[in-house]
Amino acid sequence: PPVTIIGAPTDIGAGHRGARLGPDALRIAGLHEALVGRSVDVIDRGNLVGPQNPWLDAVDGYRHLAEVAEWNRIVMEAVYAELSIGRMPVMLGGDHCLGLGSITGVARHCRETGKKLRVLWLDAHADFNTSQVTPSGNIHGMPVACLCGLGPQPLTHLGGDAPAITPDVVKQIGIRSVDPGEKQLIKEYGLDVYDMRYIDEVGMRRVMEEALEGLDENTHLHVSFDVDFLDPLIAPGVGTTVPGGPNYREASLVMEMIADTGRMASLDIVELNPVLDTKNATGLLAVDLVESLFGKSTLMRD
Ligand code: DIR
Ligand code: MN
Ligand code: MN
Ligand code: MN
Repeated sequence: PPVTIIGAPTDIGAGHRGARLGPDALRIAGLHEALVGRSVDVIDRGNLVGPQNPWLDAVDGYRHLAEVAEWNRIVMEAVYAELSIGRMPVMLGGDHCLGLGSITGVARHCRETGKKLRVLWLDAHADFNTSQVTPSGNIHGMPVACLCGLGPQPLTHLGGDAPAITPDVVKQIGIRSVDPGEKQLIKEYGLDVYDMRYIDEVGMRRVMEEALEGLDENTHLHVSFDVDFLDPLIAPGVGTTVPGGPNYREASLVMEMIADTGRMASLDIVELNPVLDTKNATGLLAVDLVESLFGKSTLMRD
């Protein structure tokens, strides 16, 4: 389908400032041109506008809850509107709290069109914290929990009813940093987590086969790509680096196997922080991987 780029320039849910510059760093890295190069029909609607980041301490376990809710409402409406006119939203964050709004909009579209939803959550972190167990109060560590109905009312009920999704639709890949309380909740909710140890043991190919199992022509595949999924040696431009992530070849395979399914219908690219990057190398790498998501192969297959 045709693609719509939507910028969401905020770091409202993050622990470092700078992810607000992510959308323009991805544009400057050539995202639009790369998609055109893949023969994708693409329009860029520019950046959404939302509340400023007041940069305050946590209150009752949340930093900037009201502003996070407002940004996510704006993102949800924008993503939902593109799906409604038959376009594929590519939401450029911004920090990963925006995955909540994006996926809530996607879930609403799926409910209305009778589609099955599958979410691939590519991340170093599980983003399944709550106000009780968060070590930081940063809401970018909470969107998956909120989507599953675990969190404050303004975030869990963004789309009206809660929960927006059930835990079984989410497949998390690349996880290597989980907080102690978060770990308990993940077990309780039965989330499918393909962590780095599992990737090391069975290999990325089998991990992706399992994560993509059971997709059919009625499945809407959403990819939520937190750039800190990647090993920091190749992707330093993020706020919360964690060593030991997927390398270039593994990440390319992930993207190519997603492309092979032909089912990707919406995408988030989040947590790119150009302030922490070196000459936009991480932005350029993200764009390279997006080309793979849209069918470019690192081998001579096309
Ligand atoms: C940590 C970091 N688990 C937190 N989370 C990040 O503050 O909740 N998520 N960086 O992407
Ligand atoms: Mn559709
Ligand atoms: Mn994340
Ligand atoms: Mn992360």
